Amino acid sequence: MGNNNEKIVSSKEIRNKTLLAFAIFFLLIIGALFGWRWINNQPQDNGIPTPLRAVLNGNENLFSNYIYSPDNSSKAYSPADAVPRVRVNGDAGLGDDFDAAAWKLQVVRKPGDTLFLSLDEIKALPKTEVIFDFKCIEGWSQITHWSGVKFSDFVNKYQLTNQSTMNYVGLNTPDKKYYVGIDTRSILHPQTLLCYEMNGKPLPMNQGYPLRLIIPVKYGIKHLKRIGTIFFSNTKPKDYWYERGYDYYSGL
Ligand SMILES: Nc1nc2c(c(=O)[nH]1)N[C@H]1C(S)=C(S)[C@@H](COP(=O)(O)O)O[C@H]1N2
Ligand SMILES: [Mo]
Repeated sequence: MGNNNEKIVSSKEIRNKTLLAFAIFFLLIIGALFGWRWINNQPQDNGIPTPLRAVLNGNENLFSNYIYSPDNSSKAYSPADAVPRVRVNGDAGLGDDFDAAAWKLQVVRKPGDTLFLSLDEIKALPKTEVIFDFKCIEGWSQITHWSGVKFSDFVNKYQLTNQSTMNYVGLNTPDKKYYVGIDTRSILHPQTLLCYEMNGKPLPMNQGYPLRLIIPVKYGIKHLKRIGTIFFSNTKPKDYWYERGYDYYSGL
């Protein structure tokens, strides 16, 4: 049997190769450390260094321009799949000084022209249910059951079709302490609701009574609880978690 492919290697050669391998290994580690230091020394853009923000913006561009489709609905479940105890997360903008009796939804049609709507007026529109897997960027998710008015039905009913040709919709809590901006296409998605019920009952206070946003094509951070004002804009409205370093788009 001929071992024609075998080659005698001297221990010196083995030692040299091992040394080379270790040298490359250390150079890569040092490169990574310097790279990380360089990234962190770059100017900040909304809570994170500009190179990291550029990566998030690149993802947003890819997802919003090439991957988003209104037919991409999140999977629908049956009411029996929904958890009875819905987790409560995040209380920014949900202060105790809220006067629920005086609440009206404010819709800014254009600067100086605001529509005020009561909860009954919103409930007069067709009721839509959505049962979906609610995902928080913190890593938990649960199947939850919501009802309300499709944002797209609301836009048609209140003749906001011109406004909704703008790029973004901004939403604030009544005290303006929590706020989100959403690309108009996602807010017009057929699963997006102005939601006033959870598991068939009025929303609890800590889950956004009287009205919250439910937008299954986005992570939890965009599902603003207790809507005070809605407005339309061609530029990105300010966004609470974006300012703290998260992705603006936050799509699923
Ligand atoms: N007003 C307000 N809305 C909010 C938040 C908040 O802090 N304040 N947190 C968001 C986050 S991070 C999540 S995951 C969901 C949680 O909704 P839930 O409390 O009904 O589970 O609400 C979102 N809406
Ligand atoms: Mo979240």
